[in-house]
Amino acid sequence: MVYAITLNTAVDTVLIARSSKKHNHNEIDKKVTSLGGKAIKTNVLLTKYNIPNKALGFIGGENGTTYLNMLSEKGIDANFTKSSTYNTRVCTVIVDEGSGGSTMYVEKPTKLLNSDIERFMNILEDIKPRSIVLLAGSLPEGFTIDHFKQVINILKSKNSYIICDVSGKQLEIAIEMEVDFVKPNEEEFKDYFGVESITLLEIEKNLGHLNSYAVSLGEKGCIYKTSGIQGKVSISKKFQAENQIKSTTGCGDMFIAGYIKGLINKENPIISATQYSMAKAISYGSDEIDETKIEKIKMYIGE
Ligand code: TA6
Repeated sequence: MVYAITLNTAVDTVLIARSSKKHNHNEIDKKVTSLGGKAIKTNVLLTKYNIPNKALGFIGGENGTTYLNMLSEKGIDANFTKSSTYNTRVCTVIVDEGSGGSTMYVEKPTKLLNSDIERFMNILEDIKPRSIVLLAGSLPEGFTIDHFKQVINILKSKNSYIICDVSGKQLEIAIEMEVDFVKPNEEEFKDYFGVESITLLEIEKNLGHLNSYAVSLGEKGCIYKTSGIQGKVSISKKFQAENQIKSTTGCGDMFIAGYIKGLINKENPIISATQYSMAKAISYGSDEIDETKIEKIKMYIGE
């Protein structure tokens, strides 16, 4: 069984504009609404492929109701903890078709009650032993680093395979507590370990005590370790030349979703991760992939 925990949920509104010039009239061509938050993309992908999974985390407010409706439209099995004080955020993504970039604006998180957190921790007790559990994204207000540690301890007591897609202090804790897989990006890695450049050696020096990791290098691929073996995956420049990159928001989330799909299907998880992350880049929605290109995408991936 796979559980994906989105502690801080969001409804993503992706606005596609032909240009986004400052102090100018910029027209929106198209609007796409997606399920936001870092772990939920795993539920979206696995549900698409009929792989048993459950979505957990916090929801609240009107956006929380919208979120639940979106989940049921996609047939996602979920047990979210509803809060009367916390509001599921709005995340606005502006895609500038002129320059080809996307920019994300996220609302500030609101506060959970202690009773919400208690109810959530009780739900975690129902997690089946030896499951794959993803814990991803930022924390709502009131959910402390100690709560984050408590979640990891509960998951460890259930012999879960723990994946953390987090940054800052949460990443530090995840590494310290030796979870099974982390995925910092290049900038996060450099900031966190205070290094100027990324090398296989530098990564192994800092993350070597973990059995598996991936340091994502954006459009260049990633440096990874799975089952104790280090390697590098690269993405050919031809991918960008031959495909329209629509929005990169959600690519990291879909990388993790593809990784988990690969683990479940006993395929190379890093190749699967890279493939789904690329399939996301050629779609607008932050939870969408272009399924028609999944197989073709493989030809751009080198090991
Ligand atoms: O990576 C994209 C995304 O997961 C969006 O869906 C968006 O809602 C946001 O990032 C949330 O990130 P955060 O780290 O604030 O939980």
